[in-house]
Formats: sequence, structure tokens, C-alpha cells
Amino acid sequence: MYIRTFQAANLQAALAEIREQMGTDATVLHTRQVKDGWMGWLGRTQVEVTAGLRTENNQPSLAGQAPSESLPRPEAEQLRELLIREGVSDAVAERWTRRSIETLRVEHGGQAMAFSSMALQNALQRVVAADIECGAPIRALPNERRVIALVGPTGVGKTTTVAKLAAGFRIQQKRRVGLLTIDTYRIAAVHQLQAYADIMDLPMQVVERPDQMQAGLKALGDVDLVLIDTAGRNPHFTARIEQLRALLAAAAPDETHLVLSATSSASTTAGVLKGFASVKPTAAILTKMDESEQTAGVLSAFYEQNAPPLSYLTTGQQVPDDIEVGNRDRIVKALLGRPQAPAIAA
Ligand SMILES: Nc1nc2c(ncn2[C@@H]2O[C@H](COP(=O)(O)OP(=O)(O)OP(=O)(O)O)[C@@H](O)[C@H]2O)c(=O)[nH]1
Ligand SMILES: [Mg+2]
Repeated sequence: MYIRTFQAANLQAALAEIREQMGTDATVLHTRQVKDGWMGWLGRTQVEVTAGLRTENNQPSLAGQAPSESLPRPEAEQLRELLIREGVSDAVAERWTRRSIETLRVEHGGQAMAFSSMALQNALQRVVAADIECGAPIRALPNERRVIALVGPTGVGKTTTVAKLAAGFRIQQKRRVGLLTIDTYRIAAVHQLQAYADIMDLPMQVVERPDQMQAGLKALGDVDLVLIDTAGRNPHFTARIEQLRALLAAAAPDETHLVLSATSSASTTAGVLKGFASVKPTAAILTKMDESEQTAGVLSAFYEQNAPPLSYLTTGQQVPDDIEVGNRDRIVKALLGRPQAPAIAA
């Protein structure tokens, strides 16, 4: 039995997606209501449907896609080339293609047979998902002060993400949140964060030098969570990264989340992961998922550079709604773009 889980606004929409992705022979195994919105706290109810497709006598798992012959090497080659075109490195494209085919064969009793492009795509999504680590999100407990810093290149959404996290923890989890910025590089940066602090009635401190850090943290008072916003840094500008590292060292954050844009190329993402390695990120946040055409390139860089676990995804400009906990299914949904259909003959 081949099993997948779908989420949609209502049962009808979920069933339509199941029909499109798995064919008309799929059967519903389980339904339940789940909450979406700000990491489950904003009450909008979604329907989650688990569907299965019977795979008898080593038949391929997708309806309407009967096996015809052994998977021809040109077909595997097409998938590999498609991944390379999306910016995936040669080595990772080779790995993902090989593992997708192996996965399908194992699932179908070790038989060599032809699979539909949809089956291959589904296998690819599972292979990539297994290669990307999704870590625990921030846990702010009452009366246990946690200091979290967000770092990353310019314009990726650090300040907006700080605001989303602050609002979520303050409003939904009723935690005492304080903001601290070390972004005094741009005149508008302090005002941008101050505006969020004012709206949410949060204490905020501005720190310019490492020797001011402890006083800044203390001045925030008795808070459960300190979110530190930082100036965008060019990952190739070592001196600026070193300056950032020194400022952060003075704060001794419990977690440092590296913020990267899902719209970046594989090589840019690799450059960011390498450039920020010296600040020792403990997690990664992938922003602008809504603007990203495909995630294959970014995820291949994550895999190759041994990126820290993905803590959050952001999906738009709305504060606080457009943020989700990093989730494997979600990151591979747009792996090869929308609609996701590599041109591989069945
Ligand atoms: N589409 C989309 N836009 C986003 C998302 N997150 C942030 N933005 C937008 O990206 C732009 C830059 O966001 P900021 O939060 O200022 O980015 P930053 O990393 O703090 O920028 P610097 O401090 O200048 O380095 C703004 O227009 C945000 O509204 C997202 O998930 N999706
Ligand atoms: Mg900023």
C-alpha cells in the first residue's frame, strides 16, 4: 500500500488533490481536523486526509500507470538533467535520481519496471525530504529566559521573521518577549523593529557594541524570550561577519537561526551557509517560500553544505500569520516548481 497525507481547507478540496496526485483508485484511510495559521495557534481548521493506493502483484502504486518495461536509463537521465537544470549539483542530482529509482524498486518488491513520472516525482520528494533535517522550533517556557538571534544576508526577511515570532509567542503563547537589535547599520532598521515593538507593546533595546550587550539584555527586564535582530551581512565579506560574530558572542545566544531566502539559487545558498558558518548557526529559517519557483536548488545546497536543521518556513509578508514550523512535506511540495511534473515518459 502506498500512503500519503494531504491537507486542505475542506474535505472536497483534499479529495480533489488526492485524485490529482494519486489517481481515482486511491482510497481514504483516515481523516482528521488540524489547525493551521500561526503554527497551529490561530484556530483556522484544516482537513487532513490520509489516502492509500493498493499495490498488488508488484504493480506500480499510481493509478492508471501500468508497468510496461524496465525503467529505461534515458528516463533516469532525464530526471537527473532536470535536477541539474534547477541548479542541483551533479553529485546531488545523481544521488537523488539513483535513490528515487531504488525507492520505487524496493516499494515494488525489487522488480525493475517502468514507473510514471508522477511516481518518480513522488519518490524524489520522499528522498529529498529524508535528506533535509527539520529541527525543533523555538521553545520558550515561562520564567526560563531564552536568547535567540536571527542572522543572515541582506533583505531575506530577518526583521519580519523576528516580528512574526515575537507576535506569535506574545499573543498566542502569552510569553513575555523582548526585542534587541544590533542592526544600527541602516538608519531605518531600528525604526522598523521599534514599530513592531510599539504595536505589540514589547520592550526593545538597541546595542551597538559588544561591551553594551549585557546591559542591553538586562534592560529588557524579566522576559521569557529575547529575539535579537541583526544587520544583513554579505556572506563573502569576512570582516563584517567577524563583527557580527563578536557582537553575538557577547550575547551568548541559546540558538542562532540563519535566515535564507527560498528564492535564492543553489550557489547563493551554499555561499550563505559557508559564509555564516563562523557564527555557528544552530538552525536555518527558509523565507519567501511563497515567491520561490522551486526549492530543488536551495535544498541541494542544504544537503551538500550540511545545513543546520530547518526550524521555520515563512510564506508571505503578513505578520504574524505567514510562518510555519519547518516541515519536510512542505519543503518538497514545490521541489521542481508548480505544477511539479518532470517530463519523463511513463
Ligand atoms: N514574499 C515574502 N516576502 C517576505 C517574506 N518575509 C519577508 N518578506 C519581505 O522581504 C522584505 C525584506 O524583509 P526584512 O524583514 O526587512 O528583511 P531583513 O532580512 O531584515 O533585511 P535587512 O535588515 O535589510 O538585511 C520586506 O518587504 C518583507 O515584507 C516572506 O516570507 N515572503
Ligand atoms: Mg532587518
